[in-house]
Amino acid sequence: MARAFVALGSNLLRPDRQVLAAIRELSELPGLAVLRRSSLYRTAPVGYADQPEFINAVVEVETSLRPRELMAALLSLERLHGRRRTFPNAPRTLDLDLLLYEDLSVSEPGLTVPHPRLHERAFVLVPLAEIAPELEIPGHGRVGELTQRLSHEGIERLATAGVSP
Ligand code: PH2
Ligand code: MG
Ligand code: MG
Repeated sequence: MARAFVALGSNLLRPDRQVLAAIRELSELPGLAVLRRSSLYRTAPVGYADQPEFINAVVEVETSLRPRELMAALLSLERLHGRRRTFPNAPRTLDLDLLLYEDLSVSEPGLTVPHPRLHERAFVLVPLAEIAPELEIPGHGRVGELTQRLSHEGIERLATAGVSP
């Protein structure tokens, strides 16, 4: 079994529901268990600013899927949520990014782990620090420390109980 971390993001068609449904769907994948999940966070868009706010979260999973199998499963869940790829950083119903997979380090077409922008993105690091502050990002340091150095502007933790139906 391997331990991995997956980031979730959505800013279209009830993003809070998209993210909560995706966490449930992840937990229902054969060969995968969700061990921990962060709160949901409302975050200002980064990169391409002229789009709605995002809902972001991070989960820790335990899986018998190999990295490429896990990536394929994530992409198929994105498609299930109607994801359309138009231009980089475009609004999306669901984005599932493989952040870390054990201590694997690979950079191949279609599979880059650790996620190349993980260490600099508050919308990923803040939820990750909630569930795994001691985690080491190879070459960059501990999640908790990286998170303290970043601006948390535009990042708001939501009480999950407040997610309206
Ligand atoms: N994802 C991006 C680009 N910008 N901004 C926020 N707040 N949340 C995201 O998930 C996000 C983003 C590319 O995947
Ligand atoms: Mg992404
Ligand atoms: Mg992605």
